[in-house]
Amino acid sequence: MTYLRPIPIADAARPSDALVLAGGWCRFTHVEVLERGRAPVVLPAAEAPPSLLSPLLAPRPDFAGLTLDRPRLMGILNVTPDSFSDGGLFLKPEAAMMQARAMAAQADLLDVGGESTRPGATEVAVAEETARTAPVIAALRAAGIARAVSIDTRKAAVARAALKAGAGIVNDVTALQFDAEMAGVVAQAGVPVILMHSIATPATMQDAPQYDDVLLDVYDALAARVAEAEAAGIARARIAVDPGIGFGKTLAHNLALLARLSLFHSLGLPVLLGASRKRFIGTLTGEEEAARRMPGSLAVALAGVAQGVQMIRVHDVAETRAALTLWQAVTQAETKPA
Ligand code: HH2
Repeated sequence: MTYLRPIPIADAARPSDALVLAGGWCRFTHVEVLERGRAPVVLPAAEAPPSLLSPLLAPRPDFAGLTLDRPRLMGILNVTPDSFSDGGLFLKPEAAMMQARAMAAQADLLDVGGESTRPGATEVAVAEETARTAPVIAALRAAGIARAVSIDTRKAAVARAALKAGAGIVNDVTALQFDAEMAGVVAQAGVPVILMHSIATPATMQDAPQYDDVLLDVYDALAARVAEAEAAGIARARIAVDPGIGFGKTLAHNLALLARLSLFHSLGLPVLLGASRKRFIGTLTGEEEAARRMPGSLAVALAGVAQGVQMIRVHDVAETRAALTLWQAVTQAETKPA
């Protein structure tokens, strides 16, 4: 099998006939052709097979009412006692609402989660996870905070309650694999879904994960999950994909995925990146404390946006928004002399 990765150009002096990636802000003139067991080959995009090129060119439809012609920020609201970077901070409803209000000013959507999926985490009972998330979502909607709210869960019953409370997107870190009923809940509700790649469960996922070729293995696994979702009645126009940074991946795996993230546009779907404050950032910077990994998180977020990733999931919303604003200003500035 042949895989096509667009090579994004972020320079204002790019050739005028450069192609537009997925209707977004990135342009490309060349692609990298990837095949298992072979060294990558760089080709002019015009020489690539049209059937492989067309998913890269098709503009993405709106996702949960958001146009994807500019990068979108998803603010993380963990209503948990034990999330890896902010556990316990927003467990009380008043604290959760304050944090939501603070993020909503700069975020395009909010992701509410009631179960930590950090490496080594144990499962939370459905009743407890629902009690943490549904009332917060209802309060967010009642107060008119956030344009779009996603529920970050692997469990159908938790998703059902969240959707009833006013969530409009399901974000499943197991890509509908943990709970056999999840696909049906999403299909029936007709809501958008984020399919994230992971292997095993949080309890065991970091026990020596192995791949033949992490980039192509994750790509194939996501393609298979998308096909399953469609077979279950979920419209392709309502699916986004996420390579699942840190979920069953070593440092080398994470870096291999981040270096060639633009490959995932070949699936023809919006791509989401969640790298905020994760362990690999601490490993590379020497910052043990997750809450102090914001600078590294900003760098990874911008690297993702430079590869055309449409949605970025972050803890530090205001800081990421500021970084994005500046990145856009300097990469999309007019080249005409003043
Ligand atoms: N990462 C986490 C949780 N949900 N969802 C998507 N789509 N992508 C991600 O990368 C992702 C996710 C883990 O981060 P966090 O929610 O901050 O921590 P915890 O699981 O400990 O609550």
